[in-house]
Amino acid sequence: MSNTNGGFLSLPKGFSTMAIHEEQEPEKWAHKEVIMPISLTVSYKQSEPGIVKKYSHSRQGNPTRDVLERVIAKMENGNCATCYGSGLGSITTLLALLKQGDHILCIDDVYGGTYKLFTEVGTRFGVEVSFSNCNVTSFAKNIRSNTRMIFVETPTNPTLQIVDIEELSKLAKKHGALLVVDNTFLTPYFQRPLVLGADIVMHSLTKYMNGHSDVSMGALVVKDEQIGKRLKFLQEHMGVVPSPFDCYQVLRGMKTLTLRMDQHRENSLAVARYLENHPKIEKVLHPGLPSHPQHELAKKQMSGHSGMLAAYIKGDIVTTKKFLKSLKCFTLAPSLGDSESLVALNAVMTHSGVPKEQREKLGITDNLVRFSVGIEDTEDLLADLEQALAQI
Ligand code: P1T
Repeated sequence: MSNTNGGFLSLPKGFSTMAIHEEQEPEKWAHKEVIMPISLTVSYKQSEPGIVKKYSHSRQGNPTRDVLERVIAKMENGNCATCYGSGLGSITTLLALLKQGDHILCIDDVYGGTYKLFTEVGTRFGVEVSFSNCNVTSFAKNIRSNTRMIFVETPTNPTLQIVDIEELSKLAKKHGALLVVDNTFLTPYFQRPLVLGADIVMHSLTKYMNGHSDVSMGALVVKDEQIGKRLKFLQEHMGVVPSPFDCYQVLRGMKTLTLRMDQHRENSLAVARYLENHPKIEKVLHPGLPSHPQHELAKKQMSGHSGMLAAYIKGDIVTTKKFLKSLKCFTLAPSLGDSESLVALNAVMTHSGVPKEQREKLGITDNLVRFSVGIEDTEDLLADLEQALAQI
């Protein structure tokens, strides 16, 4: 898939160099350190009361965070990025762009935590929330006169549906709504929503961008300067900032982003193809497979796919749990995007907060297993699946 890239768009040029060097020239630091020093201080000395050179308090600005934000903005083709203490922290900040009486139109297959935040927190502040399936025609039908934000994941968590970002952005613009795209599953290496017309890109940096399962962080990226300024204001005044040490860790993680993503892509395709041909598997969901109902759209707007896929096991919850417990190389845990391969039974884990009826309508059933395929040796992953499927 690497050279022809499986028919996907060509990969962004110079992206690895950007992820490693952008904003991090040794000339910038006091001792010309090759790796940027971490600035841990919370506050900064003033020459006279009220005279601030650049930074005053680290909630307002911090050199390590600033570098991370500028690199992420550049990777996403944006002008301004702001980072937060978690992916959900960044979505909480999005809510603060709205006011009572505004409406969010959200894709129906969305991370369970995002669903809860919108339906159980947003609504308490008088923000209306409703849901649409992944088709732009459905968004058009469900848009209201007070819709101020359209929020989508693409591919979605966990059923890997794809939304046409370019088409949806036209609809959002026509109605004066902001289009937010959660780019967590792909990272800017595989998809750049701002280029396709989105207004805001959201990330759980906790996942692929950091990639090592040891940081919780989120980000919002925009092109528009006014929105960028407002988000900076909210970041400071809502106090949802990440620690400088965590910012350093994400910067470090991003240096290997492209290598990791290439391996995630190869491994997830190998796992998807293996599972698709296995008699104990009912169906596989992976945008890189020609059997995916939106494979052509995926190729149009993505330059590759990550380690995320889902599969329906032939059998009930007991059989599915037995399969999950038999795995040795795949760890049963929520979260995704790590070097380690993870599996989840979303119906009882990441999406247990979504009402059962809605879960089933979306296909998040008791036999749906989500795989976050890591970067281990492909053969070891396939062998693990083989032995676990043999147990059921
Ligand atoms: O975990 P946090 O950094 O707060 O990110 C929230 C979030 C946002 N968007 C997407 C697409 C996500 O998948 C998540 C978090 N998801 C999991 C923890 C999970 O296991 O699906």
